[in-house]
Amino acid sequence: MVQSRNGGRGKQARSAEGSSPDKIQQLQAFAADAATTLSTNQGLRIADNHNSLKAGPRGPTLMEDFILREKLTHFGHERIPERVVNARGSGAHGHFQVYRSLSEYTTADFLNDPETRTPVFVRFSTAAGAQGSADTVRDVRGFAVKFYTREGNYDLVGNNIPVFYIQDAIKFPDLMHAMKPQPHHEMPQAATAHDTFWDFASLMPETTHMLMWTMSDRALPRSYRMMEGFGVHTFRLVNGRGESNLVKFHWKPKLGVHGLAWDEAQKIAGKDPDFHRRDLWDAIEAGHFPEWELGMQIVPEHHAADYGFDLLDATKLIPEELVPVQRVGKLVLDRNPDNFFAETEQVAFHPGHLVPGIDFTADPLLQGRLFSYGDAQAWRLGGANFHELPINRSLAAVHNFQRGGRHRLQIDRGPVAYEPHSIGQGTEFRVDGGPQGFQSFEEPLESPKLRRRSPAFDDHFTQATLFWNSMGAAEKDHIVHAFRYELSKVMLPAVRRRMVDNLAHVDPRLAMKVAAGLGLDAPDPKAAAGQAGFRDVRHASTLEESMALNMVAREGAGIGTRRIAVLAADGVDGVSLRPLLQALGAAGAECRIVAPRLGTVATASGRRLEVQATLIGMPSVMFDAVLVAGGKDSAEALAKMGDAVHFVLEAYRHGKPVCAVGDGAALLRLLDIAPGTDAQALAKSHPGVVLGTDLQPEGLEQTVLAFVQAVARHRHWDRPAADAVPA
Ligand code: HDD
Repeated sequence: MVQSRNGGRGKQARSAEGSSPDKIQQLQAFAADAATTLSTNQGLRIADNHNSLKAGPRGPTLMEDFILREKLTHFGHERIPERVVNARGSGAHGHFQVYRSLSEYTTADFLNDPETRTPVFVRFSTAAGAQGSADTVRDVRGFAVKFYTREGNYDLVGNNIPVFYIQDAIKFPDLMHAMKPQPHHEMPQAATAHDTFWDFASLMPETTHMLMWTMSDRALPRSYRMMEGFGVHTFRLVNGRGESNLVKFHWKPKLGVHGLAWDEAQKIAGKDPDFHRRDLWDAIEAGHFPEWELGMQIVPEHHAADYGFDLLDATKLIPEELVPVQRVGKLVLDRNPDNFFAETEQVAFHPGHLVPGIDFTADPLLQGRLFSYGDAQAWRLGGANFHELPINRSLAAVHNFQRGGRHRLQIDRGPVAYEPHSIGQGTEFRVDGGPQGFQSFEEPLESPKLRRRSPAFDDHFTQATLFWNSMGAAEKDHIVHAFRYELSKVMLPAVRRRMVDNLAHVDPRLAMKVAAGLGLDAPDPKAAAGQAGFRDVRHASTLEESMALNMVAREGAGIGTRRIAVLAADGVDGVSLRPLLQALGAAGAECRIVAPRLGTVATASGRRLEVQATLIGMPSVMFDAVLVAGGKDSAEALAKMGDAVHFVLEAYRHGKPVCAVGDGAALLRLLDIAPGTDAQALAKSHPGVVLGTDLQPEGLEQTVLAFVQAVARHRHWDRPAADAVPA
């Protein structure tokens, strides 16, 4: 395209129209050539991009080299401030469609019309780490969705945990300062396992409920594609009659909710710090588009006080057993960004980006966010015009008289920059007082001005206990270990002690177990109750446990996109392997042949099998399950290799399904599986381990069936002796 000075193609294109055919051809040739020619930012063609301008071939570089200076200046300004929180993130494009009209609850256009596909951009993130930190750290994950609706942008800026650490936004800077690396030495990165975080947490009992979640496997998602999302706050839906219902938003992933083992997450952080980013990118590139259903828990205003806690308190959730989640629509992510910086980095979310029919409540955490995000974006993106960046632009036309500011892209014409006016032509923008114009819900307010919280916010433990009670044995075990790990990194004994005393208010056994791991005596709940800010309040809970909070007890969601390592070496039995690979592939799994080296391995019958990864390059932590192929020579060779044996043991230790076919069982030697153990006994002593001893077609069918079932369970945390495995 020929660029005219005023930035458009208009003038040149118009003058070309009046020119002779020869002239037009010349112009077109010039334009085509320009499109492939390196230029400066002013459009000047560059003749040499390898040498700066010097005084002689061995002389100093000349100040005059404006091409060099432009290039270096631009490079030096490439970085912008990273987000103060949630700096590490990954994004994708997609669309959202509602299943049926929700007009009974809301006027929001995108929730009313099941025919409408609303484009979205989603950014997932960790909260504490810097932009270059690892993906698999223990942390809450951000789950921010920008809906480009016909009525303007709507942002649902949530997390993968349904509650938050604090109740009032005025504590947010304190929370994040305590959580981020300590200011004197900037350590540790992307971790809460340090003094300042636990000092703060132990003095702020309102953090307890979220701590239970972040110490659980929810804080170690297997994939962004396999985690839930939550709007956290109670919002409001407003219908055409002006009636309001309270709502909690949920995202329910199609692939189920799955976590990593803590040891595995730490190892992945070293082996592939981009684990979640790569997983999302690869899935979309492969056409396995991640999906979530939008869920809503809708509570009529007059039932707001029915649940024994305050719906304005962001440290509380509404148990799904009390208010079921209605699944109302589907989100699909089907396109990777073209440019990380322009899209994932420059996208600007804001809980205050609303559309008519959705509104806020007076949740004091949400209220503070409404100020903070706009302010943070203006700082981070260099001014008040961040809405003009392509990724942030509204699809609905933007008309107003806001003017100027840094990096203004729009050229506003004419003398009128105010309303009302009588002189501008085509700028008589009217105010829309109708249903499409945003109207705040007319919530009656009359109260004294004060800095205080409602006493309804005082109970910090009932829901933390509910969470604990809802966990299975293995999940409880993981929580205990997480508290022990984190607190073992705390150097101040008084902080450890205080935290354990606090935990006694959640559950005495939890506190005892954590204390035992830290070498502390029995926790003392009374000591905790003596702390400033501690209120020993418990509202009556109508529920003992909530199975919706439990990750492990959920229905399996198949084995789609699960990654299975197939260990093989020269001499592998290709005949028994082929039907297994076919059946696993047909069930949706992604199998990769992992061998000591790249290239091919020779099968026992003399064929060649292509190797897709090496034992070192793609260690066990990169996979969801392991299949050790049969074949005497292959098995014997692998059994002599520490890396191969470690691969299997480590997968076993991390609860992953392991299948050994024929001679491949040699790699399970260290797992103490007695020869001839039948399947039933094996399921008890080594859950999730499948031995394929019968190599006839029917036997292989049985093997694959059992293995698929084991993979669908994701992890077998109930292995009695997993901790004894040296991996
Ligand atoms: Fe926040 C970023 C989610 C409380 C202030 N927050 C940010 C992001 C997510 C959340 C997902 C990253 C958005 C993106 O991908 O660009 N934040 C939450 C949730 C909260 C929450 C679910 C509680 C329910 N946040 C919260 C409070 C404040 C902030 C109380 C301040 C008063 N959050 C910010 C911020 C960030 C941010 C400083 C950093 C960069 C940005 O906004 O764009 O303004």
